[in-house]
Amino acid sequence: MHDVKTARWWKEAVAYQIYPRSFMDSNGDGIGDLNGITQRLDYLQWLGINVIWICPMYRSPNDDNGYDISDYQDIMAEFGTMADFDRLLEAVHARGMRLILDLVVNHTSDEHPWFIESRTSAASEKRDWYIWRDGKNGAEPNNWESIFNGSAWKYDPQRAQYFLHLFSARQPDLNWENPQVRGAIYDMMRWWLDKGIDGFRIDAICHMKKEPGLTDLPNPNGQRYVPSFERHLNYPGLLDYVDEMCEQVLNRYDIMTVGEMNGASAEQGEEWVGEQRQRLNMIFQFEHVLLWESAHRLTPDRGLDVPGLKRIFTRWQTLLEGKGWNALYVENHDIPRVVSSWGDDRQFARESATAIAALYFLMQGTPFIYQGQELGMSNTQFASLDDFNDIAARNRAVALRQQGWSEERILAFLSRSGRDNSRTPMQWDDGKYAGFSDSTPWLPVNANYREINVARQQQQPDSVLNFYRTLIALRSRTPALIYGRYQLLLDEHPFIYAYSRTLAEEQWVVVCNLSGEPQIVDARELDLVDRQPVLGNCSPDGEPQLLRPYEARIYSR
Ligand code: TEU
Ligand code: CA
Repeated sequence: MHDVKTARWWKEAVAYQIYPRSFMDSNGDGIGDLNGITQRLDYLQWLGINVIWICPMYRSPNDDNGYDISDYQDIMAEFGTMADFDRLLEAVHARGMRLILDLVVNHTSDEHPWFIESRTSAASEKRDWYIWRDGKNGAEPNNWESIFNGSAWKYDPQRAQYFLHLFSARQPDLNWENPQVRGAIYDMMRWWLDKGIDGFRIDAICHMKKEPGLTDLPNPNGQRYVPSFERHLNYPGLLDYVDEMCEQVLNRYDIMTVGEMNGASAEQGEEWVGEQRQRLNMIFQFEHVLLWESAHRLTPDRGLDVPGLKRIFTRWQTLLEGKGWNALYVENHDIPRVVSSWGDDRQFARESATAIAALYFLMQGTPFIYQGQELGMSNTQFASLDDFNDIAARNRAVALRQQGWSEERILAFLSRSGRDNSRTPMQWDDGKYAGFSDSTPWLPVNANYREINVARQQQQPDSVLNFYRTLIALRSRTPALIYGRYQLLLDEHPFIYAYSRTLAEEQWVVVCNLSGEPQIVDARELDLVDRQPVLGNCSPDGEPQLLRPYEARIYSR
């Protein structure tokens, strides 16, 4: 059982993810920066945050907004200087909070000196630092498709060979088979940890091991390139790299680690985060995100698959009980805003944002909040395909056009699924540019910023923001909500997600209606007759047996 005996600071923490480009601009160039984050730490402290994860702030030509790093030990010029970083770290620590960084080591930028040297010739000292191959019959070495569309290979005239890039052509994959590469990365990691950072979120860790033969995929439909996940997603042997990284670096520090781990099932969760094994503290699993994606990719109007969510979350909760720790999240910078995907951002924006909050936040694990999620920020408006900034969206548009999709259909698809939705500037107040900047932001502010912003929601007792703040405070002071055992209740209900958390004699019950219709709940079955919720997202005069649309209640019993 998880209990106070296996207590760790990172289990008790609430984490907040910052996308620095869109959080706060301190110098009026329309781009968020490190000093902007420092200016807003009081807000995060007021909210009750303990750990801040910042997306990449390293030197980068920004082909993928910082996920293409050209110097791991320097700061992106637009974001500030290393002195600004040091001040930020100190200010975070001075408030009793911690700071974790994004570790992007599946690939670098093509402007990284390692790649520049590697590409010079097949005789270069760093020739094997990336994955180089000769072409085959005048074409790419194999038929793998990049995650960002097109071939996963690019021909380099200087080296007269192809290099592998699972993401954009400006993000060449490092060759993890090479011990020199691994050693250089471990040195860099130690350098940051010795500076005093408190851990890493490890980007795209699931893709680091490639099938050694780099063989073609079956191609029954005669596609030009074939999605290649089965050749590099959680590929056998990946954990050997993780073990070495833990042994050489991570296990030597009291830090928090969370791997971005698409492709792990709940059955495999223990291999990654089992406490006996001392690998990572947590992983961001993808199953709940992919559930929505697969259902909505082709049929946008399908409702939320509540039974599917119950199945996925409950498996992770029960299979890791007493064995390992979950990372809880419903948003990040790669997925659309949850109130627009799982919820209803029109009629029930406040109710659905808070119901989803209650649903995921009080499970067993460390909750992560993505900037703006705590306001119920929603997807944004795109008038044309030119409005997309994200490399993934722009490449996808090209690929879909080649498949014969109309512009309108592509626009509808990307408006619903595109990553720019979650990257619009943080909405601080109702001033010009939402208080994010005094000049035109790099990505337009969502038109709804006058209604949805921090300043306004701080004044409204029943705002999404105040609901999150209350949830955070409740979890932080309640060991049963941190360590307690999870159990699914009302298993068969198609729209109500209910669960309990139990620690010794103490028990909590979370009941959420995840639909826009009222739902009947059997209070006897839940043993809630005559009990008053400790917290709810609707007025307290409701019927005990009837949950209003997206009503969420939290009871102690
Ligand atoms: O995302 C990588 C990521 O989401 C993959 O691991 C996933 O398997 C794939 O997208 C499935 O569709 C990270 C960052 O979060 C993202 O912003 C970057 O663009 C990407 O890595 C490249 O660094
Ligand atoms: Ca700036």
